[in-house]
Amino acid sequence: MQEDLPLPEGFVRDFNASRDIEGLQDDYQSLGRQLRRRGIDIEPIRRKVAAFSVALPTWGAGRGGTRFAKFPFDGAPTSIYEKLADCAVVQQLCRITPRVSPHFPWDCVADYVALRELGASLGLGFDAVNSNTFQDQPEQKHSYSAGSLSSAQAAVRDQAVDHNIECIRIGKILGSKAITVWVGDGSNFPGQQDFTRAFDRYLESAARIYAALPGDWKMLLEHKLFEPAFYSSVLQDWGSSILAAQQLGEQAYCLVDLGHHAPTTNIEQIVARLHRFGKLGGFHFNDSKYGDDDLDSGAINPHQLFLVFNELIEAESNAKGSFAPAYLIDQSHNVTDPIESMLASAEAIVCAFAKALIVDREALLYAQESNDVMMAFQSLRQAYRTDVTPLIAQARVDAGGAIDVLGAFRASGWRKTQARRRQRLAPGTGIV
Ligand SMILES: [Mn+2]
Repeated sequence: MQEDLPLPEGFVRDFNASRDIEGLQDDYQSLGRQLRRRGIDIEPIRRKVAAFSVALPTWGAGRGGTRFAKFPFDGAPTSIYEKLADCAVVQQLCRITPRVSPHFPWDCVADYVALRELGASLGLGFDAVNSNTFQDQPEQKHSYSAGSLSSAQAAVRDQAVDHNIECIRIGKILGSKAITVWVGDGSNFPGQQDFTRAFDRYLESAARIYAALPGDWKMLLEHKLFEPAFYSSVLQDWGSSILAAQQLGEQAYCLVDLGHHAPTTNIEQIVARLHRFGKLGGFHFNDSKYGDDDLDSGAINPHQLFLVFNELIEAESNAKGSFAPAYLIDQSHNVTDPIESMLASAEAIVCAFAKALIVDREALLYAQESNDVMMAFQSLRQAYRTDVTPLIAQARVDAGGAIDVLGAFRASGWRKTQARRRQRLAPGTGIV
């Protein structure tokens, strides 16, 4: 496939040449010396960082909003094709986001073979497909206002199941290997819904989707405590999620979204528990202060992100089979340029990953097993306070990415070019 990348060939190289590459190499070597004094070799860590990737959500390329408003911006992508181009810009600059996760029907097109080829020409593959039965579409026969997979009406359940099977069909063309199913089903009033019957109907419908899975696919069940249902949700927590995944079969897994829990929930422990029973299938990265705020990863609580990765590394190191959870950025970019948020978030995520990699696991295990509380804690703290940014930047530059992703994006003028192009296509309409 001929590559047709959005930023001109040589742009990143020229940008890097205008920055202090030698300073970066000095910082990288200094970090290497610092880690060597702790008995850690930086090279294997750099190789793992170079192999790390996280998928981008197609919906994250557009401007998000709240219940109150959505503020459009000049040069915003207006179609899946333009969203792919924006995601390709992110990948060109940071080199750890080589896949996008599409959402249907938001990303529906007439020709999915052409969409897959366009992705490939932009250097992008397709990650898990996401179904949507939490809102009604104009041409839809039955409403999801009273639930979808768990609806009391068989015709509504059939429609929701058919939509998920259609998502699998599209995903097969795109080269996806997983479907993520999140439903907003639940109730707003006590007594509105029988908890058991609603969950049974969800399980029945989910089993029909599961039956349509290709043999090499995963079905990822995403739970969420509340919203849009504010009294009870059908798949409200990891407990219901693992029960469902265990009942569905070995291709069904639980997906953990950082924002989908009660405040103060120990999310890193959920990672460990799901892994212990072989059901950790994926992770959605974002951050939050109050609820499912969908803020940028690591913006509010970078320590939690580190602790989550600490468990993911631990899980990988004692995995029975292959350990390949689907990692996706799942955020709503309400007040920033989405490309800048995705660049900064990918960096925050890979930083947390790198810090977790330099935890001295032997020292940690020894301290844990000998009840040395302070030294166990310090094993984590020492890794967390290490500045790994030279390592991240070096791995990125080695892979052809920018030494400073935000600086490069701003220097590229990409957003202004897109705004001008759209003005030419739709003159006089202002923001399009
Ligand atoms: Mn999510």
